[in-house]
Amino acid sequence: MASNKIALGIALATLIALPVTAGAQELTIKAVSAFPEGTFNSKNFESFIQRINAAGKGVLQINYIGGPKAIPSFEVGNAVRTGVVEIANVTGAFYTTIMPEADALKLAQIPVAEQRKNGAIEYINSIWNAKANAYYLARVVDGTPFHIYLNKPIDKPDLKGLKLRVTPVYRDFFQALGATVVQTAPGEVYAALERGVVDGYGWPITGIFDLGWHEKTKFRVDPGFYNAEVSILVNLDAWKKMTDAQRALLQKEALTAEAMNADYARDIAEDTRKQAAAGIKTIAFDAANTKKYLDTAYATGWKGVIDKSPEHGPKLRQLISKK
Ligand code: 173
Repeated sequence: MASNKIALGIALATLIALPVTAGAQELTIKAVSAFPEGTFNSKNFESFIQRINAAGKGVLQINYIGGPKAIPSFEVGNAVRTGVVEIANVTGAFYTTIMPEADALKLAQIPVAEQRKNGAIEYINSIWNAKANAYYLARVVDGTPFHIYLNKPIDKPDLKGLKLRVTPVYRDFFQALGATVVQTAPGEVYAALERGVVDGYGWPITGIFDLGWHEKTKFRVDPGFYNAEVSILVNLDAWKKMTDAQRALLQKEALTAEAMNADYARDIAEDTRKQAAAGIKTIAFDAANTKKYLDTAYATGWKGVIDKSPEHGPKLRQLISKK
């Protein structure tokens, strides 16, 4: 009898004590980036991790596994969805097979701070929760446009006879201009250029120096189009299991990371200057063709999203377009 009572007492004590100790325990989560370590599109995420690890002693630590050598770029979305990693730095174009809506974020014409105010982020988060099992934590690349980089000149928005490296970001647009396209991860662009497999590629204004592409690039087409997007996603099950303190820390540093998007203006100016210094010539069209170029970019971009997601495409368009 007595030993039964003791056993019950121990069981009860354990039950009561467990949540308390669990709550007080430091949690370590695994992180990856869909872009190579140390490169432009990873750097905001990497400094976010450093801040979490500095401020999160006893609360939350992030174990950064690294870039696409750990998990290939196009598999990072799925790794977050299934919980293989708890947190990741990734662009929507890399997980359109999970949810076509992911690629819509490149079409945003208002900065993420405004998207937080007008309800866009709340709407985006609800789609990401339901379709990618992900919590949409922060947009860590915002305000840097994409460009076409070429090794053969063009004099109007016509890419007939050219083979370009794409991701879903550029596919519909480049094809509408007559290009043949081939999809590769960022890590394969240099080899494709070196072997002459492609005549050019899509990429933001920033970052072509990270992997040496400037050595294999002759022209950049201006102006830029869209708004390069890279975001931090958290596996939704992991997010729900966290304590309030852990979630609050992530949210605080997420907002700090988003505030740092303003610094990209300097990177844009710097990379534009460096491209010219590296001998990359710019190609620009007359006013009518420039308008046609940008109109085609947005028309094909939204058509792609809305065709694949009639449910969320129109509402996303309304929320993230310029009024
Ligand atoms: O790989 C890409 O060209 C791409 O889709 C992308 C998206 C956001 C930032 C940088 C590249």
